[in-house]
Amino acid sequence: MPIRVIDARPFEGQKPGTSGLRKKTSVFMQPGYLENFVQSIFDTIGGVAGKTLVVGGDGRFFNAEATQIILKMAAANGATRAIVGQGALLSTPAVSCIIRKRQADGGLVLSASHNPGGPDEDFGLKYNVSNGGPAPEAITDEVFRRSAEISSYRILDAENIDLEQVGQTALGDMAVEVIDPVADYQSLMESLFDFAAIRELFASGFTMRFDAMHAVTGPYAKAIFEDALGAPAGTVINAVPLADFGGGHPDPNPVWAKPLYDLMFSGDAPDFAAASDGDGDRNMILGRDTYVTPSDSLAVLAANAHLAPGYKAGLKGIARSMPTSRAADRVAEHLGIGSYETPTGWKFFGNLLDADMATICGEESAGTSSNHIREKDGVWAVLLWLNVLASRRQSVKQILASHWAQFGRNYYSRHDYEAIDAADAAKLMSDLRDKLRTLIGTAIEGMSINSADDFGYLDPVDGSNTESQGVRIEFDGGSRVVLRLSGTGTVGATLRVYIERFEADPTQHDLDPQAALSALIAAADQFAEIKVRTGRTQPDLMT
Ligand code: VG1
Ligand code: CO
Repeated sequence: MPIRVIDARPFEGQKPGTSGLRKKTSVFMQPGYLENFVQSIFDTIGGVAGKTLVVGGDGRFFNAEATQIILKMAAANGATRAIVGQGALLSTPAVSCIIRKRQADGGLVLSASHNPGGPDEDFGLKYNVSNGGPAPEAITDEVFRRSAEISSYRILDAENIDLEQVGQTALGDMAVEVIDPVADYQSLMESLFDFAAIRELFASGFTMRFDAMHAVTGPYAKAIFEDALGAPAGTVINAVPLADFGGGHPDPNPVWAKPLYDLMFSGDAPDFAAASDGDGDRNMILGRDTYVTPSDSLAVLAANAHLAPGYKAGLKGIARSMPTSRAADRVAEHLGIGSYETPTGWKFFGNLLDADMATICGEESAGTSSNHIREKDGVWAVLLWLNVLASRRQSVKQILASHWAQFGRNYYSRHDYEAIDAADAAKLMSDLRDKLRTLIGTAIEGMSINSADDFGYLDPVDGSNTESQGVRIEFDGGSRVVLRLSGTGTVGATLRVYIERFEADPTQHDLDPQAALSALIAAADQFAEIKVRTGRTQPDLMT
């Protein structure tokens, strides 16, 4: 089959953000746009000749077409083998699992994760390296540089191949293996958790609802929760991946998964509920009458992980992204193990996991995972919760209350101001950075500011430095407010304000979080002038 070398002209702005390149679908569908970016990745990693790549995505609009283009480009660039999920589907954690298990050289994940999908919504592509994790910044920076000077790309002139049938096929000289997207991942989960105990839990009448949000986790959740663990049919809802996710945002939080959230606070609530995002790496955990914040979930899972067979030897360390609440640090201290604070984005956990310094990692944005792969993993988090519930035989509410009684409660909330003017957002942040020094020692809302800085991260493993990862304002007593701009949006800018207050007194553990944090929220608005500068009277989203 002929290989075509197509002349290319660089597109502006092919700069990967927190997690890959995300743009409007129409931008990605422009002739040559995807192709330029893929060729820039291949060029950056020294070509793909002789290599094995894993390819798959979350099923959103343009997923199948983009997969065919990537496969033809991989073949034209000399790749030996491509491993593709049936129907071009693979969750992000499954890609990470398969890269590691089959010793592939890397993987391409077609997803814009929690962003909505469809012709007028978002598309994305991320590259994962041979440890199964997101490409580190040194690579993504180089991909961007390369995209600005690209002059041609290579693609095989061939018909699309059938990705609906599991089995071996070929594209030119490249072998293509179409695999069951679930099997490898499921067997990894079976090696980590006590499936027999969880089966018994379901057999004893324990009820659960899992909302796959019309995204990629549906097939995984059905196979694992219903078929393998015996949860009744119908436990998993919205289980068929749709190109537009049913018109919603596949973002598992109290706003975008509101029906599930409301169910758990109603008389019909099952014992346990969970949801996952577009590409299956995020999770939301709910109990009857209980919402578990992602930060608390990380802390509870770390404190109880030893109850699952895969973690019975204990943890080496716990890592969290900087804006994530410090609840997990208290667990690490109690266990006498290391705790690490990294910039936002899973790529920063890779070195800590590879070096066996951290076993469990998490982000406030509903990402939790461990050293079993190098991505966050929604179904894994749900299974670990189920394993803990099967072992402790208490409700989610009881487990959370006893966790707070032991460790204290870190009240926590994130306020997002979405699609604000990018220049206004940048100015808000730069003006705030400029006055950080003058804030130290002053008092706002009756609380005095202890420290104020812009977070920079020195990777303890490879010594790389990452600057300007978010402004931190810390008050007496350990309360804090963090502000940063999102790196995953596609329209304007999103300002994220993270608010945290520690409360040791168990009689004060049942407050409404927004009320418990109200003084800090008011303080943030004063020093960052959020309302005045964004023109918004309230956040678009509070998680
Ligand atoms: C957000 C989250 C971050 C997460 C990233 C990718 O990034 O805050 O914690 O790692 O999304 O998650 P940002 O830059 O918008 O704050 V996923 O599941 O959307 O790939
Ligand atoms: Co995701």
